[in-house]
Amino acid sequence: MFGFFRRKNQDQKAAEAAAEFAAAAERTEAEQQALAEARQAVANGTATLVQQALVMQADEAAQQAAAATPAATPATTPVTEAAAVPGPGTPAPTGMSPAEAAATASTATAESTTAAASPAAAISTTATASPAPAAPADDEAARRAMVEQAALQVERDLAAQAEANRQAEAAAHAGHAASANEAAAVAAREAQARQAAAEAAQAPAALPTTYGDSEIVPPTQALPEAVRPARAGWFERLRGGLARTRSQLGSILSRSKIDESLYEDLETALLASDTGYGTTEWLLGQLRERVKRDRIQDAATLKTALIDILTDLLTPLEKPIDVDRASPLVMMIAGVNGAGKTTSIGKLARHLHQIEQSVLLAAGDTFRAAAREQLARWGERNQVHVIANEGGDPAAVAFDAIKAGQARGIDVVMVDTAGRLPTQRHLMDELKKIRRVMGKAMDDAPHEVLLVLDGNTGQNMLAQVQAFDEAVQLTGLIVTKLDGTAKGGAIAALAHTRRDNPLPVYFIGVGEGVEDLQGFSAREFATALLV
Ligand SMILES: Nc1nc2c(ncn2[C@@H]2O[C@H](COP(=O)(O)OP(=O)(O)O)[C@@H](O)[C@H]2O)c(=O)[nH]1
Ligand SMILES: [Mg+2]
Repeated sequence: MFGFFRRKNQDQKAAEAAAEFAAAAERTEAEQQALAEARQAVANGTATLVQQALVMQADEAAQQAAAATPAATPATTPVTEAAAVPGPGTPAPTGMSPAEAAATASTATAESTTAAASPAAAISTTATASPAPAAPADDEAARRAMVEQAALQVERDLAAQAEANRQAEAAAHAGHAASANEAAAVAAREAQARQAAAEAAQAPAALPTTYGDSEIVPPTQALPEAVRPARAGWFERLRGGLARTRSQLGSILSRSKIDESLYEDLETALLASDTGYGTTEWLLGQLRERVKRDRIQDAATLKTALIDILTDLLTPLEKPIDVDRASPLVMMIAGVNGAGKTTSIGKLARHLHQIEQSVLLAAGDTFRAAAREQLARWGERNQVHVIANEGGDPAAVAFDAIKAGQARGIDVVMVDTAGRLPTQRHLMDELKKIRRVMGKAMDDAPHEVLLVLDGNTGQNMLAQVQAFDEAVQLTGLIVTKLDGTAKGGAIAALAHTRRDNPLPVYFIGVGEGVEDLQGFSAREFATALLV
């Protein structure tokens, strides 16, 4: 089960998802029976998704052949939602808005020094420094050097992280003084919300459009049927998105012979895909055991075994969001600048609309006025209410959003937040405050605290998860931009490093279109990564 689910029709949805999955595989098998049968024999009766992927390989080959002929029609442009739904611009991925820059001015020097020495910087340097193409099989010394370098880097990263944690703890002690003011502010907003609710009760036909000093922008148009997100064709898109990560792994696993050099090349390719040293060694250990236990002799069966191992590793991350467990269900969305928070919120709103859930979006990115307006415009056109606040206090908007959601009987409230780096301590404190204040608007809120991660971040995802989890106790992740990344292996590292305490990957994104964000399925992902 993945994506959102409603308790009322849980079984039905599960059956539908399973049927869709099976139908996709069967359809391909029927179309390409001869090819599938041939492959099936080689693969010794593998899972249907593998067959499906193999057929796709054949299709791709056929397409390439067709494109090479002069009569071939130009490749069709993939239809994305980008034109229909203008994204909130393209902010610099890790840059700061002028407001953020101003806010950080006092600590800028200290911060940037920390940032430069932070695990973030250290790890991304490793990532770019690691040789992308697989080293030649016989280049044993180079391979060992790379492994050693990676191990050293891991050690350095851990030390840097420990130091960052120590500093964060010291800073946390200084934060308590503000809580009295905060309590007074919350009490005042409570009173305003009660008044708004009372007014609403007296005149139910005309619900207030202001809560506290936040204002609701109602939608002006119905959501067109055609742009609702569908899962159809998702596996192909996912597989297409992961092509760069797969390019090396796939070719190694297509060899005919299982020998030491295959394991070595696999190790190099896994490290290059940002699977991380520990996770890579663990995966290879599991694979060697499986080969021994099942007496695997051919690479095709080896590939199936690795898919199974990876699927088992990733399965704890596969979990749906139960939207019926609270009313409204309150979701807070955090992450660094440009990770894809706002666009993902927009896409999730459409998913929720599809399962008949009313949605209220809170424009909590109050740093950028443009972000608020973009979300409001987006909501207007997409049958979603947006609540914004001119005053610019994100905790206030979040509070008002929950109160408005309760008064209006909204099913899901999603709170957007401004992008921030884990090293920007005052911004992390602000995030903690938003979370705390939400809990004062409604018991147990926020029910979901999601971190949005850019798939290109690779191993640095681990440091981001740790920092945001410590600050706001994450309940799950959304990994975007897996299209075009060579670092898709980092998701395996996420699963492996937190296998005692897994953090679900609720959704993954492989493009800017609304249908390009879908619930995470372990087997789909493992298959798309390797076949
Ligand atoms: N290729 C690709 N682009 C994405 C994906 N998700 C978001 N984006 C783009 O990333 C950019 C930043 O997204 P935005 O939602 O503004 O990030 P935010 O700062 O975290 O709110 C926008 O141009 C989005 O269209 C994805 O899965 N794939
Ligand atoms: Mg945003």
